[in-house]
Amino acid sequence: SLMATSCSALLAANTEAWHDATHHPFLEACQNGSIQTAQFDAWLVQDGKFAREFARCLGALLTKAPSSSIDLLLGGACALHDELHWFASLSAERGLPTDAAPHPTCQRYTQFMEDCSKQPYAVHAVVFWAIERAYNESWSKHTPGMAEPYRTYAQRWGFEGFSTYVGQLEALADEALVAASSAERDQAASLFRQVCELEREFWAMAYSAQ
Ligand code: HMH
Repeated sequence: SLMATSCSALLAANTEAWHDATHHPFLEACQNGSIQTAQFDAWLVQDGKFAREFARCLGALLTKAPSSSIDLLLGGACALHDELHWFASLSAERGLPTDAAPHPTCQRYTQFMEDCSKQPYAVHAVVFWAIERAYNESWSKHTPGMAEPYRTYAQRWGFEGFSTYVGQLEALADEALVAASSAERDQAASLFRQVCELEREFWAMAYSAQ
């Protein structure tokens, strides 16, 4: 069945798609230092835009989530707020444009998040977890041996505190799946695979924006 019964079952049923979402030549190039400044910056500008839109996805999740999870999600909002400021100072430091057009891939991901925000809670919770998990896993897996300046960035997204948060989001999504209808579980599985695809495409922007 395509149904999602838990987050770990989704990972197990989609190993190849998940692998491709979390391993990419871009990440390897950051790790081995061969990434070009313009390539990294092209990606960074788009990720800054993504993070801003991701805040809306979090806001919409907060409107549906059980009150016991509000503390956790507001913690995520604080971290995201911090990240937006970090993106702004990093962009200024690197002399990056603040008004760059969103890349079609970034636009697609933004639209996907907007659509997902209209989904029932369980579906939304799974997608939200998957987006954070993909990012945390991608960077933490590629941090070993990574040289500066990329090491600092990788550590920001790969650090243990973020992994803990991702684990808490997984527990929340799993809890929601238990109470979900089979149609919602199907939908969660389908959107999970779309997250995998969008994450893979997002890394590739470093090259297509050249
Ligand atoms: C593409 N996925 C992408 N960017 C991010 N910043 C995250 C996930 C996590 O916030």
